[in-house]
Amino acid sequence: MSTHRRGAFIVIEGLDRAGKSTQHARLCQNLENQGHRVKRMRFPDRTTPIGRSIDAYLKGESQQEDHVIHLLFSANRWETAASIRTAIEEGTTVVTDRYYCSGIVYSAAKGRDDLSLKWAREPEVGLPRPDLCLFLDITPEAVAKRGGFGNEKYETSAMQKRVRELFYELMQLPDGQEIKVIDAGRGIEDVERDIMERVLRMMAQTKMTEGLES
Ligand code: T5A
Ligand code: NA
Repeated sequence: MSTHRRGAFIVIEGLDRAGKSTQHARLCQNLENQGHRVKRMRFPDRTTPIGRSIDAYLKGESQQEDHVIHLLFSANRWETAASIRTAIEEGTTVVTDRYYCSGIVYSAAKGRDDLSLKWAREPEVGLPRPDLCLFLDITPEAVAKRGGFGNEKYETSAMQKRVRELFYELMQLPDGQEIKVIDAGRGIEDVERDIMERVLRMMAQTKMTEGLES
């Protein structure tokens, strides 16, 4: 019986403007250069009908009740769940730009009594779990120096401050076990090197085989 090596599932997380998309692109390229097959994904995926509703909400073109937008963000992940599982089983490494940690933390950061971290995690239960979640950490002050926030819904310093606190809270819970903090306040190449080291270490340590061992 031959062993079948499955793909890894890696998530890049962080605050708005922390450099997630920059590092996502570099990590995918670096893995491909090493011979890995890579599936690139991002959340929200603004291209689906649900994603277009989310896009309009983030741009302030439409309103949504807080629980409703939370469930739409989650549904936008569930739309892709089967394709993530298939890719991993086929040996492709899946790398996403944001995932359910953002989903849980950003909604809980609104500070409503009826939208706690505990409530916010429920719709995410059952989604494919990442092998590694890299949290690109940067202070709100350092982010502001990067050209400032754009005009989207959550891009205010009060919101970002609360989001950062909640990411650290999540890391203490069972849901946050695979989160590793990356100092994203350094130069692009330094962050890139750190991320690649973490990914290679995870790949070496994780049992990436499926089914019976030979
Ligand atoms: N959201 C998301 C939820 O509420 N629930 C959910 O379930 C999900 C999935 C949209 C919003 O939706 C929320 C979270 C968000 O508020 P998004 O589309 O991912 O999420 O938007 P942003 O996170 O805001 O993405 P940005 O594109 O603004 O930020 P990135 O990707 O972190 O940053 P990046 O790589 O584009 O870089 C930003 C700038 O900084 C420079 C880049 O060149 C660029 O100009 N830069 C650096 N400069 C100096 N040093 C470095 N090391 C740098 N790295 C990048
Ligand atoms: Na981005």
